[in-house]
Amino acid sequence: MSTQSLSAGKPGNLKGFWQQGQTLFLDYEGAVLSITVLDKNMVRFRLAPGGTFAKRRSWSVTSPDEDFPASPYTFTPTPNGIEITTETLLLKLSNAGARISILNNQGLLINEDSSEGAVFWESEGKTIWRKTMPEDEHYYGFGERSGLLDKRGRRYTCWTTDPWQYTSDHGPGADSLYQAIPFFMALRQETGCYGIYLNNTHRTAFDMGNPRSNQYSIEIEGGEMDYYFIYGPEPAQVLERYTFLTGRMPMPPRWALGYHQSRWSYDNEQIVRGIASQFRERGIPAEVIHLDIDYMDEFRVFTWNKTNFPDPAKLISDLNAQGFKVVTIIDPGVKHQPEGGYHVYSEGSAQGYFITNPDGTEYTGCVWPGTSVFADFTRTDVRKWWNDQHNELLAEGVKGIWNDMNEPAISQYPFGTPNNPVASPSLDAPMGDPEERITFAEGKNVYGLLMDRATHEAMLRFNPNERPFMLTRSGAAGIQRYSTVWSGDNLTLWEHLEMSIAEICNWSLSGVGFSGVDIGGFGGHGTPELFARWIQLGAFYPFSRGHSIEKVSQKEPWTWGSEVEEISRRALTLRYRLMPYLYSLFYTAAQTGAPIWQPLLYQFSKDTTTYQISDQVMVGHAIMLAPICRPGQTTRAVYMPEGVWYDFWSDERLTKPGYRLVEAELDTIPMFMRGGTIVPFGTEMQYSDEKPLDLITLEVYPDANGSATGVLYEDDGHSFGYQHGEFCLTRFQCAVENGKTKISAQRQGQYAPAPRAIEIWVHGEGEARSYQLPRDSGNWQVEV
Ligand code: MIG
Repeated sequence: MSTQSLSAGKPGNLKGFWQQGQTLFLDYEGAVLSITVLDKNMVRFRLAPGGTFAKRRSWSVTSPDEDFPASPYTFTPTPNGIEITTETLLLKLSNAGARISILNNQGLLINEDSSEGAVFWESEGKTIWRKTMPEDEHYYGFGERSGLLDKRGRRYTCWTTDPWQYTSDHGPGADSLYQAIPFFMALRQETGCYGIYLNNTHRTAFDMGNPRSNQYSIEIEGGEMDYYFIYGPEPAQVLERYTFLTGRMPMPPRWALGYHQSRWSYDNEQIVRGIASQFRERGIPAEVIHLDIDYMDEFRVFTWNKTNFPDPAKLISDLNAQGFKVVTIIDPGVKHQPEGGYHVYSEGSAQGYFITNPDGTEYTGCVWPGTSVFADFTRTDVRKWWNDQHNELLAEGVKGIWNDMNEPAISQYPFGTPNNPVASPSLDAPMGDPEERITFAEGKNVYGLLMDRATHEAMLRFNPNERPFMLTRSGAAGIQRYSTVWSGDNLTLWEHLEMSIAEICNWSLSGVGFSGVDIGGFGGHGTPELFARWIQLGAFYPFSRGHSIEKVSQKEPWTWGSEVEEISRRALTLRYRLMPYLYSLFYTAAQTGAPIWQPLLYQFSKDTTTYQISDQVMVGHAIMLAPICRPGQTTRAVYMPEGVWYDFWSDERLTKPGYRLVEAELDTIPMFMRGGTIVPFGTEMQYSDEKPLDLITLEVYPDANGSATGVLYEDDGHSFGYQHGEFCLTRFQCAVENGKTKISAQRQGQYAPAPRAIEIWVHGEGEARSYQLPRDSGNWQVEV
């Protein structure tokens, strides 16, 4: 970054250019623009008003440019500027002002900079890039966002924020939430989909809020204007490339896909044991219990309250025997205890690991333990030290770490003080490794991400043969590499139930596939009906966890009366029966970045009706949910995109596209299976590894031609063996040949699942037909 300060300006005339490998440098008066062709569909633009480009940060989540295999491109000076072609794109750069137009190889204009001018800067770092906003273009992603699916018409700031501190809400009007992911996708029927990733961790914003001016803007408050343009044309292709760039979710342990139960807090070991027993006695599937802040000794991180949890290792091993794993919460705030007696403080302070004020004194602010200090996770040595702290918890058998408050959320006075102002280290507070000094202005948005990275690395280090599971509240681009995410403090409101659909879908379109919101809502009591509708949907969340704020009535599934208990049991039983399908979706996500939850537009990107559907969702390629999100309703309109669909409950075959009215009594979530798919179901389980899977049921839903395909991914569920061939991938095919339906399976990989039978159900016009295969021999073919 250049250090001399700049006055307002914009690029002038093009004075010259030079090429260096995949990069072309355009030397405009006042600024150099670099254009790097990373592949035929992905181009990186960087602007250096002072002429000097920033160095890549050691903690950056993006793959360095050198990781991309060289991709052919040509460039030609023309009377109007410079043209660059890749196999699929034509970029035109103007002679003045660095204005960019991007066309595909059919000459279709995909995106161009505003006719009022492309980029200008107001002062050092503060730079704005404007692009045209066609009337029929829609926008998605932007990380963690409340509100409806289509993000056109609003401004989105990227600045990690705990909204609860301001308004006790993260309703549709909230702007910044806990995570800051500066990525979005644009979709138009005519030109398809492109994405823009802004590679800058300062406070940034996308202003899509002024459509009448026909332009949107990308704004940064510091650092370098550095963004990647990613062409599709399919949303899935954009996401595949974006997640190649920022990383993909690794395969989670299978148990993490089970149902998690949490509350602030299960205060002592008797209560925790009671919760576990209730699930088992009542036959409600579940397998993870989360311990919120009260398990700690006066909120000191990496300690236990030994009165309430006298023997954590024993408790955890007893729970394991019942099929439960334990996840513990960790906050970044370390109790300020200069008088001694708390090694995390004394060690960290002695080593100078905590964030300081600009004058070098230790920064303090208030969180749960009272006055606290905050480790500087942008430093390599600090991450290593934080990593060390997990040794004991993990040795005691804790299987997952839940990082909360890592925006970081801080108050000026102790919690509970009325009108307590929000506090924060100064934006000028120094951070980072000695050779890479930055300020909090650059480090805040990645504070949570880098804390999560430290935790993730600790889990890998102390349990090197187990896939880590962790959960985080804050995060940034690339958070999917390290952690599962949830949406923090939602409210127990019907509106928040509905909003969870778009929120998870926009997360999905931001590269984050393993996400969820608190089932039942965090803040508030709620009604049995709301809980019933919530758990029906939440049983399909990629991350499925019930949680609640303190001091409200209990919200476990059995606390709402027998009808809702039965509805919960049925919903979670279905999740567990779908585990083979879900687990296979996670495998695809880990391979390609394809999300688990997908808005309809992800698969039906030519169907403009899907562009704004905020209350339906695809769970993978095969299942469409249309939940009821209003009290007293048992009927709703459902949009059926073109194709064949099957009502999961009645088995009715539906072929008429468009809206239809669907009935759903309180015990039912409207659910439709997509024609052309084969969905593998397992048997009922109380937890994911309760027993070997001795029966697989293949539900075959043929398309209009009678064809269908499906995959089943299996492995041991917890180790890294799958990375060395220890997996079993079965591809199923169904096709009609000479009037006969043939179904076949092809297996690949070295993992041998337990012996089992296969039951096949072929759905169609009339009653489904069934077929039994007494023994699954891997590769087979049957006629049904
Ligand atoms: O100041 O740990 O979003 O899930 O239960 C609140 C207590 C701190 C916020 C989290 C919530 C958690 C709560 N935490």
